[in-house]
Amino acid sequence: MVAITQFALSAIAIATLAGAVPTSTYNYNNAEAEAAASAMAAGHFGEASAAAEAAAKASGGKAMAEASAEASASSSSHGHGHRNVHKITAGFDGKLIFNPERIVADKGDLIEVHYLPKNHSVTQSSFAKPCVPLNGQGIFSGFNFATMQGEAKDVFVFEVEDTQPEWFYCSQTVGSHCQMGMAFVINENAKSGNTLDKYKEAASETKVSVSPPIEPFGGFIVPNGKHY
Ligand SMILES: *[C@@H]1O[C@H](CO)[C@@H](O)[C@H](O)[C@H]1NC(C)=O
Ligand SMILES: [Cu+2]
Repeated sequence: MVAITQFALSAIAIATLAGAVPTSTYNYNNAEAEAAASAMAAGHFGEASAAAEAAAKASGGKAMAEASAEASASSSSHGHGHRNVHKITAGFDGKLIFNPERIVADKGDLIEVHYLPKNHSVTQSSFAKPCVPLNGQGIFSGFNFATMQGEAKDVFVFEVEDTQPEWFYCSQTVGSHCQMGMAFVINENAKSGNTLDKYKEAASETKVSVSPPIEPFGGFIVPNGKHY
């Protein structure tokens, strides 16, 4: 089992409008909010990113728009924004691995990816097609976390949308990370035969990993250490 920490999620979501690249202009002027997040395209955070988008539109096309998003998209039964956050590390121990690489999560839980050297992504695939992104769906962290030493300054956070197995890989082609076994699974169902070991085996036989052709989606880029 993975260590689980509980956080209250109360975020200022910063919407990234068409083509705008997240910059360091995070603004923490909402006293209630402890975290800033860059709201990516696909509304994984439900109300949070909807609110962010609405605010972005309301702001009349400003590149970065702020939304105070009480992410009570936090769905969970208690309704106070508490949900499990599972932390995983990309590039753990200087190796081409995620750690942990088997995560058991509930619907609505958050996955918080920490990045160690050198330059990794988290990209969702199907079981059947390792190292290839889902067709316009799922999540992609982008390569926004390159670091030569120590942890990257940001983490990538995304929500677990259901309890079915979900497959992820690092799409870095330099060094063939996915082919080398850089992958993880949420809610592996070993009985089904679709195991992480088999995913990695199939991954090792692919030629070259694919990254989605667009900016990150399906999650938030959040400064590491921000309490949210
Ligand atoms: C990280 O890797 C990606 C994909 O290979 C590449 O496009 C990007 O330039 C790299 N970033 C750094 C800082 O090396
Ligand atoms: Cu990698």
